[in-house]
Amino acid sequence: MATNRTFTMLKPDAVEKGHIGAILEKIIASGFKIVAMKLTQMSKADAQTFYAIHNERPFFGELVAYMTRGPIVAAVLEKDNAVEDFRTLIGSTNPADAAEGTIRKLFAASMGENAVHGSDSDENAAIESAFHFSGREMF
Ligand code: IDP
Ligand code: MG
Repeated sequence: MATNRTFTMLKPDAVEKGHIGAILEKIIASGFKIVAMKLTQMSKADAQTFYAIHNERPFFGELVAYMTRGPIVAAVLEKDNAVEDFRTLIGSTNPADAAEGTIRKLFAASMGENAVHGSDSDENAAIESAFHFSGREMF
């Protein structure tokens, strides 16, 4: 996958609160092009695999329960410097520390329920995109 792409999820809290439209508007207004997108729900096994890097952390069970409790919007986004620029747009993991105007500052409730995912490297963007989308679903 090209390195000008990143992967995102609008997490169950954001979907439950009706924030899909507002968050997508902000993403598009920030110069990202949507090259894949779907409403889907992760199984427990999906979430355990997706977040395997965190499986020793004390919050792992909570994270899996949260990420599987309802539908998410999964998407692949394209922009120059996509991974870094998207992490800037979403803000810090803990919304209390997130900069003004960031998606997490605007829409996240807490460190655990923080509205949106953004890949942390080009390598993980490719892995995470392939986890959710086949080649035919990415444009
Ligand atoms: P990131 O999403 O900003 O990359 P990570 O450290 O990779 O943050 O953590 C993945 C996800 O795990 C976070 O987005 C959040 O939903 C959850 N998480 C991280 N730290 C905590 C915590 O201390 N308590 C509860 N949930 C957490
Ligand atoms: Mg992370």
